[in-house]
Amino acid sequence: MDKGLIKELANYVHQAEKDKREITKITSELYPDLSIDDAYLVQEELIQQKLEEGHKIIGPKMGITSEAKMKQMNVDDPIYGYVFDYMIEKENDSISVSDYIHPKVEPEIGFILSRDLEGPNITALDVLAATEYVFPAIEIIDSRYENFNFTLPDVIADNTSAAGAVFGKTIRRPESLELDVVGVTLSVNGEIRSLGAGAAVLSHPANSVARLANMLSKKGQKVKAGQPIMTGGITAAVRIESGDFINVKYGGLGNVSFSVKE
Ligand code: OOG
Ligand code: MG
Repeated sequence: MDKGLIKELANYVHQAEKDKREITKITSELYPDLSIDDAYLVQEELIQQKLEEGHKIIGPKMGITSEAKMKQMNVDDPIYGYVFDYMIEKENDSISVSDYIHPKVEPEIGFILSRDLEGPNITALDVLAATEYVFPAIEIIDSRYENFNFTLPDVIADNTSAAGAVFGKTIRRPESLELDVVGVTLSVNGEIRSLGAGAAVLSHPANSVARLANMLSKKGQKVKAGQPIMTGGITAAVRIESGDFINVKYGGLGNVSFSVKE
């Protein structure tokens, strides 16, 4: 794909994020032929632009790793993107809906590695052996596309809808839990809106980190020690509005809460 076009498409989604404005997805008119490989080139350009503006990468995120997410978004392959420093929201604090376009939340399990993992052929066992600890997280996704409607290449180019993240403070060694059977409930104003278990994420969240290492190896990159890694929404994402109180409970991994204001 032409370098000029890559820049144009990265600017398109980047500007929408800055303006907090919905845009028509790239594949509907702008560039219907966008392939998955091209979309990652657009994402790389977008990430580069953010770095040049002084933002810092916190860690990678996997997306579309559960059946619930595949069904909800009507796309069916895991993807990766990056969480940046300016996206981090504090636990037990309030977030402003006006900082977002049409935010949704999803419960996730996070990993921190004690050593780098370089694919290909990384397995869940390799991941668990390299894991320092796991932690609970809520991702705030905010697709820049109208009605959260997109194809796989569109959402990859849009840094996989990354917009916010709230990390819980509970940390556990991975062997102290059976992560596949860790249950999760997501409540809004005290009412459970979605629930699931770790196994929803590619049968075990460690498979998501393995998949990430193997995908990154195609670019000559690795999953780095010390960076929080988001393994993908366990349940379908839930739309949030001003006045909401969000609470996610994790079996054996504590809980994460925040409130939503104008
Ligand atoms: C894409 C981002 C998906 C996840 O955890 O599945 C994602 C979206 O649903 O807008 O972060
Ligand atoms: Mg997510």
